[in-house]
Amino acid sequence: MSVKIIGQDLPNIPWEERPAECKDVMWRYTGNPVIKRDAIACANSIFNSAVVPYGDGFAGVFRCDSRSRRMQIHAGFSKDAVNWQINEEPITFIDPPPNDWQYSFAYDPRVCYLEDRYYIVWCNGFYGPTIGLGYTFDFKDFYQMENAFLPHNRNGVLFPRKINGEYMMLSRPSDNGQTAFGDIFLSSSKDLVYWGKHRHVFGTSVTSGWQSLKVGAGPIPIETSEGWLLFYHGVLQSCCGYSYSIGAALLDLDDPAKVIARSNYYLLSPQKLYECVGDTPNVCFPCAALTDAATGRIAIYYGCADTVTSLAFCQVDEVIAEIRKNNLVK
Ligand code: BMA
Repeated sequence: MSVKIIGQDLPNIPWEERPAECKDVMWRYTGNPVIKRDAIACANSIFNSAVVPYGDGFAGVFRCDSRSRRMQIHAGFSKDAVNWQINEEPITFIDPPPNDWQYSFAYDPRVCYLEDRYYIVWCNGFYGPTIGLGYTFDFKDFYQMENAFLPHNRNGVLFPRKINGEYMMLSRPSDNGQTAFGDIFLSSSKDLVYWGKHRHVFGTSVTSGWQSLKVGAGPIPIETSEGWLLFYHGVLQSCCGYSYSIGAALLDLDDPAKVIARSNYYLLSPQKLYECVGDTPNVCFPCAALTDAATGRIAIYYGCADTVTSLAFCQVDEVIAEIRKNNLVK
């Protein structure tokens, strides 16, 4: 394996070999969806969720839309990262900033282990969607920090370490509705409170139709010997609405605003029934990745049709070879 993941070994990463008949760079788990819409009693749907290694197993933050269709986030735990016990009660944060979401909404969480704790970044209801930020040490007590940005913004994704002495976050400025536009931007901070030095990373593509309407960062970027590997979603507008697919980009290690390579072809698009049919049809929306540095294995967690959560697999060297070969960056 020529490309190395710079990170921990994870011998218990969930994994299935690529089926013999499959030629794709990314393939689905045969037990999908791993989290059903009614895995907890109060849920209408459980999707767009984030998981990390925790203790001798795994923990996560799950988007659970309730049966009143309120968007909330819940903590959960697993021994094998496939079978999850999700708390019936949503997360409530200690010390929320004044004026905040506790009476509004929270969705599309990402979880990032950084320095000594697990940071949660989510789409936070604060006079419209913006980027909420908090942390936990144990997935029991959650502390809220100041929102990173003004509304409207979505898809906040932290980098797992400082770069040139500063914390970095990707996000996608948006509107208050279904946002028919969206590019990925990078912002820096010395203290995780004040964010600035905003840089454009990449936007949509006219020639690569699956990402012609908007793009947004997915899981926490994965550090590799060739750059930051960022899985992201791209959106196509068809006559029947939006369609969300998964692609990947390779960003410069020292300056992640520089794009080295980027998928021309999607890696995974809505094709299975559980991706095509649900509360919002035709959505594959990645929010987390587990990685094993020893083998280069990557397991992606993605929301399906805004209803359930699934798993897909790939190998780091194959993903990077694919995006370098069919590269949108000239
Ligand atoms: C986005 C977000 C996601 C959702 C997607 C598809 O704008 O709201 O939570 O999965 O649309 O509906």
